[in-house]
Amino acid sequence: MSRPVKIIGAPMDLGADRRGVDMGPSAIRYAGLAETIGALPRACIDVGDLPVTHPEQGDPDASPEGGRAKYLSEVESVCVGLAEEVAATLEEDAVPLILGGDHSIAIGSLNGSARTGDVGVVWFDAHGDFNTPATSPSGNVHGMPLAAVLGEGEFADAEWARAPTVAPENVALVGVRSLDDAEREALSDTDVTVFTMTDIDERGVIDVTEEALDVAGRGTDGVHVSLDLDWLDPDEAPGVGTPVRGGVTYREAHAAMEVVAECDLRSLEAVEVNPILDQHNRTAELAVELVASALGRRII
Ligand code: B3U
Ligand code: MN
Ligand code: MN
Repeated sequence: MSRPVKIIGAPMDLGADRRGVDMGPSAIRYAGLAETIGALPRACIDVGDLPVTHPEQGDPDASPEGGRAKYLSEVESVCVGLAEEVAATLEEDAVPLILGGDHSIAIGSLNGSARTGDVGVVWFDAHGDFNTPATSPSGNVHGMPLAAVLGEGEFADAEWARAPTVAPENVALVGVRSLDDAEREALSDTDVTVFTMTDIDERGVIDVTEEALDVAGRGTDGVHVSLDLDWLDPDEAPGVGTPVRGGVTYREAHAAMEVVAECDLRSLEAVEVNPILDQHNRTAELAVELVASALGRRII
């Protein structure tokens, strides 16, 4: 049987403007996550949720010098705890499956995953998540996690955020269709590979995903897959905080996850599900289905 899966909930909404993503882990569990994984068949353990500060208890204005990153110290505490849990899970030879929460939790997931090896990253997202406190137009940390992990700008000296065993040459963004100007420039100055929706239109999602996994897998000890549900078109995934038209379809998303199932998958996360904005838990159900495909579910 394949490696067991350990579900770790990170119900944090401090990195996003709109409340509600903190309920993402509950909604995804309610949609039958553990049962679906258990039927693959794969052993599945749910360790519950990490403790998270509520916005009312934190300080949105305590930003680093020269920029804005709301609740950054609270995001740090959650990510430090998450990194511990992810690293411990890998030591047990299980696959960490992290449930967001907003995408800033990826700083913790990746720091845990990259603690004991070189890790490649495939980041399925409408956005680049490559802002820094200095470039961010919103000050929301969920627009910064990839830059944080790669030590960009103010994150260069942030030991909790920067993951030195993640090399930009092994990072691929897939499905991007919304970048801020400074973010676009910063991305073009790095060795991160960016596949936009145009690439998917021209080459097809399978080809693009295969190349992204190749980028992430080359010379690394495994791949972390970060799935932001806003990667899909909002018609499919209405329950996300920052929807952007023109995303992948239901079928394209499954096809991509079936390609993911063939890779050396080290850790996986599904983020940005916002049940308040959702329609009958549709986006959470979609998250469960896509995770199942990524973990090897097939029709026959
Ligand atoms: N780039 C914008 C919007 C955004 C990024 N990630 C999400 N939204 N989910 C920002 O605020 O950095
Ligand atoms: Mn994102
Ligand atoms: Mn996004």
